[in-house]
Amino acid sequence: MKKNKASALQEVRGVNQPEPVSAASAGNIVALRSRDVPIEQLISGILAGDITALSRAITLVESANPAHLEKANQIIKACLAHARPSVRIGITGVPGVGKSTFIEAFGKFLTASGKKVAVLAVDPSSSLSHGSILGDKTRMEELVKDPNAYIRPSASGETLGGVARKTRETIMLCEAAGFDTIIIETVGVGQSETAVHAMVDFFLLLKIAGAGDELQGIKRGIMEMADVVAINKADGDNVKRATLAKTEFNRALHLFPAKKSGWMPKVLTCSALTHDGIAEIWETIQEFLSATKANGYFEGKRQEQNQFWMLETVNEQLKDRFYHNPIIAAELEKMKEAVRRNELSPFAAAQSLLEKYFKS
Ligand SMILES: Nc1nc2c(ncn2[C@@H]2O[C@H](COP(=O)(O)OP(=O)(O)OP(=O)(O)O)[C@@H](O)[C@H]2O)c(=O)[nH]1
Ligand SMILES: [Mg+2]
Repeated sequence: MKKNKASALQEVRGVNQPEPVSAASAGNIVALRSRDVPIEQLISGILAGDITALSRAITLVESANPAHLEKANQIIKACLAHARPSVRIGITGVPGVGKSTFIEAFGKFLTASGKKVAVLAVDPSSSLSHGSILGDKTRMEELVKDPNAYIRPSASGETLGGVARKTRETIMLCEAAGFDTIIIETVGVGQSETAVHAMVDFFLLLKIAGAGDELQGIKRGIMEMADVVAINKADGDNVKRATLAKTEFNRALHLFPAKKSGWMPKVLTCSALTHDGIAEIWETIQEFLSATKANGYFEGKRQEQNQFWMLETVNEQLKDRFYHNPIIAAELEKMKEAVRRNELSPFAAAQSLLEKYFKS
């Protein structure tokens, strides 16, 4: 049988297809992704605002490998020398209040006015859910595509302290890369808002109206941290209830002791859906910043936060080294058993473990 050369089933030798990506840029990407990018290259990349270099450095910060930690420390040190002015905003609220939708609207508003926005998250559940922001990227569709925005899913970690340290270092890197507005999101259900409060200049609590008694279910501590309470979903039929809730919150906030910042917390309403009230929230943040920069609180708080994070890092790393020490790991199980059987007092057992650790 005669071969049909034109058959679609036969491979016809033709011209080679050009590579979809140029060899030079592919090489660059591979070099940046590889483990051994020279630190100097990462630093200069970050300072030039290169997102790939920034992401690479954040991956080093998040790594559990001590060699990466060492590299990360060198990068952060170099970046600190180039610190630029920024504002760090913490946003919290219970699940479903509209944080992701709000950050999308607020972030777009900021980039439209020339800001460079980085969105990070402290999410204690992230090791299970792989970071809520990742799933959230669908709610931040526009912001994800925005060249002036950078969205990084939360670091995962065994402890909140570990996650918080990584987020704090990520803030530094983002600022060195030219991001002037840093938004840190957290779910308002655990300890994480305290950690976030300790790394931001301004704290925004999102609430919704009409979920029963307006003041129920809010931990007093979170209310006290808030510089602004924004009642979200103030749209459609909900506007009236939101306005009512605003009055109630205002009354409640006045009962709290005055803040060290000298700032009287404000209650506003907004809609992340229609964007009503978003501009007012930014104006209020500006007022807060002028007031706290004028009275020295802004700078003083950042200095205090630096000291706090130094001590937190020491605590975190001591604990980490202790529990990862192979001698301790073996001994710990024995001691737990001995304490359980009442053969040793908890304090004697702890003492013995610590002595073994410091001798090891
Ligand atoms: N009507 C109205 N709906 C909104 C508004 N903001 C958010 N929503 C809706 O509320 C739901 C929850 O919004 P999210 O932005 O996912 O809330 P979240 O706080 O990020 O939730 P978690 O990620 O689970 O903590 C979604 O269906 C949104 O469309 C708003 O301003 N008005
Ligand atoms: Mg969300």
